[in-house]
Amino acid sequence: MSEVVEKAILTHLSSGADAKIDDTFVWAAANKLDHNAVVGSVKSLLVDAYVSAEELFTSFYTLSKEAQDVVENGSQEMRVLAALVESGEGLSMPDLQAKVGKNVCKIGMGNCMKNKWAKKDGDKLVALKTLEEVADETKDKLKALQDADGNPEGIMSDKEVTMLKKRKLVSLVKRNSFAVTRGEHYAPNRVKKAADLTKEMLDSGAWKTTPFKPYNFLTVGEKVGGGYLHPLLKVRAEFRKILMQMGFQEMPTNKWVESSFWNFDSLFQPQSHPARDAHDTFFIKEPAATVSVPEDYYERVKEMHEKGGSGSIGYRYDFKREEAFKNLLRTHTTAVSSQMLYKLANQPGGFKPARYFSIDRVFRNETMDATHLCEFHQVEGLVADYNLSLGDLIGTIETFFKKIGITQLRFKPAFNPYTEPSMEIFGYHPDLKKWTEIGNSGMFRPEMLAPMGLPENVRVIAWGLSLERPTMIKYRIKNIRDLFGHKVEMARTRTAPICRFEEA
Ligand code: FB9
Repeated sequence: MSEVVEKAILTHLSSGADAKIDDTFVWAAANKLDHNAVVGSVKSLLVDAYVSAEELFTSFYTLSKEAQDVVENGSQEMRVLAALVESGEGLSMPDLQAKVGKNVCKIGMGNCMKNKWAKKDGDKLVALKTLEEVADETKDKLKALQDADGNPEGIMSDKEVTMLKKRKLVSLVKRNSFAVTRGEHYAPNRVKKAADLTKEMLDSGAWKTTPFKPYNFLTVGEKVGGGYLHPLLKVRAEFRKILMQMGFQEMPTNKWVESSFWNFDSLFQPQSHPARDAHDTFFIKEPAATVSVPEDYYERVKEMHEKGGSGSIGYRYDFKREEAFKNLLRTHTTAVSSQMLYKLANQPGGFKPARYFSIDRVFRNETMDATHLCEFHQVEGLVADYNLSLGDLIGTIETFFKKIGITQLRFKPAFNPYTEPSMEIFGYHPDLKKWTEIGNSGMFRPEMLAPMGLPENVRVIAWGLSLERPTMIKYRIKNIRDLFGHKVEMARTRTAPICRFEEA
């Protein structure tokens, strides 16, 4: 179809160098062509400068069906007056409606009253004018507008146009069209430009003479679909990179169900500790108990809890096997750290210094609020080596947070069942412009390390934080439900920018 229209346009302009299409709308109508198709072809011919065109903006009024009826049969008010005049002594409303119709009666009577052409007299409507005394201005104005192709200029004032608009007799139409003349590269026939260089052209040599479409480097490429990393996983990837740069290797954290033995007992957390009841921990109904633990190690842990050792007096209570065997959803990835440290102590060739980290889900049966869900991702780092000190811990923590943009740190003494001394970590966040609690840390207690069989002068320093908090800060997310869970808008994940931590 467009070829036909193109041909028609180029042929029309072939009549002479100054040939012109004054208004594509009028020209299309005259040539029984669809104006949109003509506009499409003009725009396409413009690209290759076969034509040049000037856009025309025409606005005019069209008459509604009712208005055409007024032009043919007179305005509603005129018809009412005619009926009243014809009736002589006036008509009741029902009689008038019967004569001119419900709609004409309502509108006509209203305007008759306004024009003081008629009035109510009791239950009758009576004419105040004869047909000769009045002119049907509405009809005349509409007729004149129609004859002027909807251009009210010189026919009526804006007020009158507004009145006709209010009577829904006319409505404004805006039309875009073009005035078209020959373009720089005008030719009576369009030579199709090749979009691609083909093997055939190369074989035939036609590429030498074929006009090629210019490459449009501005065309927007197709949106490339594909997967998107959740913001949490982007920050995890950055943290992994940073911790591996610091010489740490990742611990295997793909098993979310642990025994109370590794999650609590091996960390010297007493079986009566409040965190160990169902209010804080998700215990597994089936399988409720773990299969086995290293028996010799189990005995040493039991011993340490009940009687102490290595300079500790222990907790002096009956250590219950079934309590230790209870399965649960791990409450911290420290449950994995304890198993890795146990392996480190019992590997062939004995203990060797090591640096481990973990970033994975942990579960706590907590009351949920804007920043807490009953699961979050814990980031944990530990260094096991000879004669490590609290200074080593502070230094390591400073190195880590410096790499994620936090340089000003404060350490506040704290308590964890499995570390002594312990410190809460506070950092001054440059974007938030305030001190924020950014983690926790400590030196694992000898009551935890000795039963594992680690050499007496081996110290293990460790620290932990969440993945959610830094991610919420990085991506300016106020409510954790906008970050994690079924309420997350996928769009937000698709549009989340790349995560890069600049080392401060
Ligand atoms: O992540 C936390 N805060 C944080 C971290 C980073 C950050 O911004 C980065 C710079 C961009 C902003 C904030 N917190 C720990 C502090 C608080 O949010 C706290 O209210 C909530 N904590 C979680 C536990 O909630 C019950 C965050 C989570 C946490 C706490 C402690 C540990 C791990 C995670 C730990 C530990 C530990 C201690 C000793 C030895 C081994 C592990």
